[in-house]
Amino acid sequence: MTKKIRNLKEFSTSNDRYEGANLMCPGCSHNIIVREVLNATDNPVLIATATGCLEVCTAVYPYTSWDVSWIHIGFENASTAIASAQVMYEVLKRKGRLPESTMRAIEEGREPKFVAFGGDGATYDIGFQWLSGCFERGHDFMYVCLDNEVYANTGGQRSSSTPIGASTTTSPAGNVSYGEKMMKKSMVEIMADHGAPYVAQVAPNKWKDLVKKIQKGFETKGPVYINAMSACTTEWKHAPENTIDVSELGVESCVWPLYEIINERDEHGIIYSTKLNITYRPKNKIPVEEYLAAQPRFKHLFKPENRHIIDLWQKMVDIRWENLQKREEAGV
Ligand SMILES: Cc1ncc(C[n+]2csc(CCOP(=O)(O)OP(=O)(O)O)c2C)c(N)n1
Ligand code: SF4
Repeated sequence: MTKKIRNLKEFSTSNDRYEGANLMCPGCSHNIIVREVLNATDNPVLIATATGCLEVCTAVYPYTSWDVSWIHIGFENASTAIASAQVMYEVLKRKGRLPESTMRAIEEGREPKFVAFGGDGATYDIGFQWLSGCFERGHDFMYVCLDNEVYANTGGQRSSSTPIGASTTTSPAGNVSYGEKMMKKSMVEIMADHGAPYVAQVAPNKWKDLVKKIQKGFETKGPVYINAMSACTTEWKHAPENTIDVSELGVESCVWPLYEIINERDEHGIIYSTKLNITYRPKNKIPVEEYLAAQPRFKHLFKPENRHIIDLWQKMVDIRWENLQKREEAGV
């Protein structure tokens, strides 16, 4: 049963399964995204969270911010933990051994949903092998990457999601360096190439688009991957009150395009068809420079000797945006 959502006020207060008063930094997008995901459904939700800011700041024993079944697991394997819980659920259902409350929810059309949250360090790098395995085997769960483009919880080291030019503690900008040297890994496409039936990129500021995709993901059988832009006040170094504005600049410049990929895959893993939809098209695509200028992690790029990196950024974003449009047009 898909939850009906009328407006933002109703949406933001429609469900209270995640306590906002926790130890996350003020303005942290992780908090916003988790609330949006949980509020997208009235079904029971079971969650596994990889080590990282979200886990460390929301479960300081004996306190918890979670009013749902919640598993903390190693940094690398939130995916396997939640996939295993889902398999266990199927077995118990088949054997008629589920608790009465769960049976009631199922009868009311509210089948439990299984979700894993991980940062980009947990997802793009250290947990990738587990995630890839779960997707290859076709487990029925949703994986949400809270992509703040850095290992925030351990002091801001670069990850394979850190974009070119960002200053991080392991790719610091200074006299001899303009910061990170590599472009970001194409995680959305990589996960889609696993043949996942539904893969999407979202941003917390475009909440209606986000909720629609989460609801679509919850209705999908099989592995679902959601890549969520998660502006990090501490490591992107913008003011807490600017989180949503920074996210908006990311979307309006097409640095963070909003799109989805739908695959038809059979039980042998053969992908019969792939369809890419762009779900938000900026009316006036703004220069990437405006996005970069809003975040002090890129401030050194505005020195004359580093301006060429801003040009490179713009070139990369334009090429990707054009490719997405070509793929959408071609229906592949
Ligand atoms: C196997 C393993 N390696 C390293 C660590 C240390 N560690 C804990 S949290 C963390 C960073 C998490 O970064 P990310 O997944 O991007 O999440 P964020 O904190 O940015 O939300 C690291 C390196 C660990 N717990 N386990
Ligand atoms: S360091 Fe970044 S990701 Fe971690 S709690 Fe603070 S704002 Fe959120």
